[in-house]
Amino acid sequence: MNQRRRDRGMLPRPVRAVVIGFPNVGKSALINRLLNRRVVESARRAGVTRQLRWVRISDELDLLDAPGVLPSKLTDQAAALKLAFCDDIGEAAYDNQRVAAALIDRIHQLQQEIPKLVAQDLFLSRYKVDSHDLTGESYLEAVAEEKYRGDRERTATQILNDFRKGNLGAIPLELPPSEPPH
Ligand SMILES: Nc1nc2c(ncn2[C@@H]2O[C@H](COP(=O)(O)OP(=O)(O)OP(=O)(O)O)[C@@H](O)[C@H]2O)c(=O)[nH]1
Ligand SMILES: [Mg+2]
Repeated sequence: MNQRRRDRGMLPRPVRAVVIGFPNVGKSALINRLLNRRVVESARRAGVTRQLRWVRISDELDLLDAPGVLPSKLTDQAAALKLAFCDDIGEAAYDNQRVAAALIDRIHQLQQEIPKLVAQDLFLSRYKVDSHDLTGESYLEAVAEEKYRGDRERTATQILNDFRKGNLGAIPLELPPSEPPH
C-alpha cells in the first residue's frame, strides 16, 4: 500500500494491525510494553478491554487493541476448563465450585505425572488440610469446613484466586508433547 502511495507521490501511512486473541492473554499489556507507558487498561481478568482502540506505536505502526475473543462454542471440555482455571472466560459462564474441584483434580494428576515440577505438599502447606486420597470435590468441602465455616463457594473462589495469582506456585496445566509432531 505504501509503495502505491509513494508511486503516486503520496506520503507513507503507518501500517495498521490488530492485536487479536483469547481474553486475558496480555494483548493490552503488549501494547503498553511496546510504548513503555500505560496507554490502555490491562489487568488480571478477562474482559478488561471492551472497545476497539487504535494506538500509535510509532510513525510506522498503529495497533488496534481489541477485546478478547472466544469461539462461540467450546466443545472441548478439558480445554474450556483450563480457560476457566486461568480466568480467561467470564465467570458468569461457569460454576466456581465445579471449576475449583476440577482444578484440584488436575493438580493431583500433575503431582503424579510430573512430581518434579509440582510440589507434593502444595495443598497441605497452603490450606493446612491434606488433599491426598480426596477427590477435588471432597477436598473443597474439607477446606471449607476447616477454614471457611462450610462456605464452599468462598473456598472455591479462594483456591482459584490462589492458583491465578501464583500463590500455589508455578503450575503448568499442559506439558509439551513428548515426541515432536510428525
Ligand atoms: N506472566 C506474564 N503475565 C503477563 C504477560 N503479559 C501480560 N501478563 C499479565 O496478564 C494479565 C492480562 O493482561 P491484559 O493485557 O489485560 O490481557 P488482554 O489480552 O488485553 O485481556 P482482555 O482485554 O481481557 O482480552 C495482566 O495481569 C498482565 O500483567 C506475560 O508475558 N507474562
Ligand atoms: Mg485487553
